[in-house]
Amino acid sequence: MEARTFAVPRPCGRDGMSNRTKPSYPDTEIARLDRPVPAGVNAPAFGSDVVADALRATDIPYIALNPGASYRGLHDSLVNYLGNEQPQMLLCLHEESAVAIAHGYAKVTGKAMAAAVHSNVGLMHATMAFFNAWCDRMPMLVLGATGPVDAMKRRPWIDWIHTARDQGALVRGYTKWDDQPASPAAAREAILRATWIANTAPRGPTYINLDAGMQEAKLPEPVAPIETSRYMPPAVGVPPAGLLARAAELLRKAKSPLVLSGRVSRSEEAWAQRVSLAEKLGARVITDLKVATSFPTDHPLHVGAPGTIGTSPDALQAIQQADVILSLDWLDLAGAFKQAGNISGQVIQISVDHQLHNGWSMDYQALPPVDVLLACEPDVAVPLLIEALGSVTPRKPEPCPHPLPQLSGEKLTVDHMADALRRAVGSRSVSLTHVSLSWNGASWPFRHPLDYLGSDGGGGVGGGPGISVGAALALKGSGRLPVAVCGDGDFLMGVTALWTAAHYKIPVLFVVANNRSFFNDELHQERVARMRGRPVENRWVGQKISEPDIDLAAMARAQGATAFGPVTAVGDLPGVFEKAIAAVEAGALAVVDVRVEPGYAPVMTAAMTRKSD
Ligand SMILES: Cc1ncc(C[n+]2csc(CCOP(=O)(O)OP(=O)(O)O)c2C)c(N)n1
Ligand SMILES: [Mg+2]
Repeated sequence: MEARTFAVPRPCGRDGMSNRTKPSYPDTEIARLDRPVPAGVNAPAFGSDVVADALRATDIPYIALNPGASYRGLHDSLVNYLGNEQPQMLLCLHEESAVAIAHGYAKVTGKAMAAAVHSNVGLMHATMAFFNAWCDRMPMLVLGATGPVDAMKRRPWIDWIHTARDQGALVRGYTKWDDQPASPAAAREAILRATWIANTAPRGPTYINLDAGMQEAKLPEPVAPIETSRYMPPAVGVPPAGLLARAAELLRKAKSPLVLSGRVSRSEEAWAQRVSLAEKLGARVITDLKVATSFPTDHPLHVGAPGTIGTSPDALQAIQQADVILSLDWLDLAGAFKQAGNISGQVIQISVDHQLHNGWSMDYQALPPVDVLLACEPDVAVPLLIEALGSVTPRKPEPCPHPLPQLSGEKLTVDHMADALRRAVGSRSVSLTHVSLSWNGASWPFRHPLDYLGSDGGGGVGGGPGISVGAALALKGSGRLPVAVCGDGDFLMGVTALWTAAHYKIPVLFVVANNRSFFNDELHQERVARMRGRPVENRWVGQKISEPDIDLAAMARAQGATAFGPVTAVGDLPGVFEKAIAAVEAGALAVVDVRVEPGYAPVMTAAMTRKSD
């Protein structure tokens, strides 16, 4: 990163920017929006100006926010001191979508974007999105604020209700680090530290609570400049040679090695290295829909189709039969072993995730048995393993089949929807930014690290729309078509994220797998009814979203989207998808409401409805 200094007087506003400070936007169309009149401010004069300067120094291009008086000082600095450039504000209608947008952006870039939320109430709205990002190990920098910490400076009533002691406690259990700096210089340091910590593996959200009094106070004197890049040194761990050699030895001798390919980066190079490693070993590979794609899912070594809940019988068998299991930071290794039953293989784990585990959240999952731990990121270890392996005679396992789902009957199912969508996108490069719980992993092969960006992380329904808008923001101009497949429940909970995409001209196609139900929980009620010998026919009560049916297309149109549907016939899908894709390619946000029959992929249904575990 280019070294930047602080407190250097410089002209502000688009025209007055010197080349050195001119922001380089990833997207010029967005940069033209929401331009303030030049304020002529060219030197930091208030606490929040120093905060704004620090934000710019992080190279974070956008700050998704919902406004509030607790950070009106910072808001002014972003608009009138920085000229609403680097970071540029992205207004959101709900704090949950502001944070979800930052989450989605990180899923593509691997880097933190910023979000800002107002005092305790805005933070309360944002909490689930923090949790989703935390569980998904995605970096982001969230700025919050509190009414003046100095009670003498509080306005009556509102500043008192919006001031809480230890506001960060609301999110501390699922945030990597938080702070409440007491001076502008401390705030600058906190921003650099928070960005550094968020972007360092294991990644996660960080939160800084800015005292309104500190933001609004005049600077008594300039804050001395610092060279910011020296405060955010890249932290990359490398495994010790001895452990690497042991892991390589185990893999070399293995008769039926298996790679559980989990949380890795979006790097094309690292993707190719994983394929090389698997091919060199002749190892079978399993992936999962809970996290972004990490291996070509129709490769002859890839076992079955990726799933979310419930692993395919073929994958379970591969785990049972493996004599050496290489986990590339697999999410829930112990859970996979528990599902498979008898595990006899030796286990190599490549992960730094243990560094993040805390006493509040159990998202670290059960403790897996591990024979060799390489405590680094899989991207770092894989090329080292390839090197340490030297030449090996690869095993030649039978190629794994990857059949597409069988389509049957007249009724429009999720598989019909996916099939028509896949045909409609044809040879375009598509990024699935999200998939519904009803999505069948067999219906869509992934062949590039950006083909599928993973799930919401924390199982927080409502994350899909915001995450997808954030991912689409990061993909804008990349030539890839962002496609978000959301359940109707997920879409409805997060629907106001769409306005941000419409306003900032972020093209993305939303396809709603609308089964008019919180169907996941119908299956839970069915399971309970079976366990208790009660009527399964009642599973829909308190779950169905109908009478009235909600006009999802109208909700999208009302926010500026081009919308289609409800589509109720299989034969109408190709034409509608063609039009919707054309709209997105012309720069629009498009939404297609597809009325699907309730139902999940067979593996998932079996896992959810069996009588007991
Ligand atoms: C915030 C939140 N509320 C409730 C749940 C419980 N829950 C899990 S899945 C689900 C249904 C989601 O509905 P939809 O997105 O339409 O997907 P479907 O199961 O119908 O395919 C619910 C309510 C949750 N995980 N998160
Ligand atoms: Mg539903």
